[in-house]
Amino acid sequence: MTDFDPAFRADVLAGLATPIKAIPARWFYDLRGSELFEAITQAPEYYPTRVEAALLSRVAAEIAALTGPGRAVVEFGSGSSAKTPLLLRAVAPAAYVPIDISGDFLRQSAHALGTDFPWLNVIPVEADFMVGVTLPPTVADMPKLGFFPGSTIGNMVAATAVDLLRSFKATLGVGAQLLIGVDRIKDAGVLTAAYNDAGGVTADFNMNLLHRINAELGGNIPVDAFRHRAIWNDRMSRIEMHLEAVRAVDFSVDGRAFAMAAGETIHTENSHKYGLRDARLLLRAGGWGLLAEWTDADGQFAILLAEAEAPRFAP
Ligand code: AVJ
Repeated sequence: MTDFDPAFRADVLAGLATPIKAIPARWFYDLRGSELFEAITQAPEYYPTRVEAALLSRVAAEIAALTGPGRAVVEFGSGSSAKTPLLLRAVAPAAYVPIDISGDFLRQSAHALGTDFPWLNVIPVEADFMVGVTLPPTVADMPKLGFFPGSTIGNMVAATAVDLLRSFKATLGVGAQLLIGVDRIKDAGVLTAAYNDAGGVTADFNMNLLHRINAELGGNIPVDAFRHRAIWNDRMSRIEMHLEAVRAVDFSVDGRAFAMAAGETIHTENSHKYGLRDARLLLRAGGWGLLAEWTDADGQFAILLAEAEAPRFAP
């Protein structure tokens, strides 16, 4: 058992003990998982990263005109920060605070960014942004711009997404701005292909969770008895990823025994897709007022800029 994380253990044991098995998607992102996600973004079928990056570079100057220079850019779940240079170059911030759960990955990326932006004060924070984050004191008095690209908001069910938006507001403060990427509802074939790439990278990403459980939590899950499944749930407007047992299996994790029937799944991720009105409503529910929104020519992806509203009387 290397790198034992009590929160990982608690989530896995609880998630496997319920009648419908589920493990939070955030546990995908160990170093290997983060690398596999980067590989997904290179898969031809996985359009969101490419489309969002192209959209961001097209509208970066418009964004900069609305944000102004001198802000502290706070990125939630920065990963490899691949889209960040586009934003940083345009908005000329006073500081950049990448927040990520994967510390090794965070430090690697922050270091790489430092060489491209020698003038920028980069202050990485290793934290789970789902739990309220306290910003470093250096940026306390700077105006803030939250950055939450990649449609990561889609990984949460609506109630959790709203909680998260409220927590961003608590972290960044009233008057702060938030730039958020949202993947839009589109043809189901395009959506399912994006999560079932022919190269099998998404499958590896999903299956890596089982390897991680075995390695870190003393599990003996027979990984070859599972397969990757990604389906479009139209009613819930989301792609669901599952790990499906292809035969009946018994295994243990940290000394606890579990059994799964053939065809039973562990639900590992939701990726909700939104209409523009849905996205605006979600922001409003989280206390953020829309300032501007942009979408690509094919309407695949949206970027929204919002402002943390002061509480006020409303009829
Ligand atoms: C990291 C939330 C953008 O939901 O599309 C990609 C992760 N999962 N392929 C997404 C993911 C499977 C992803 N985000």
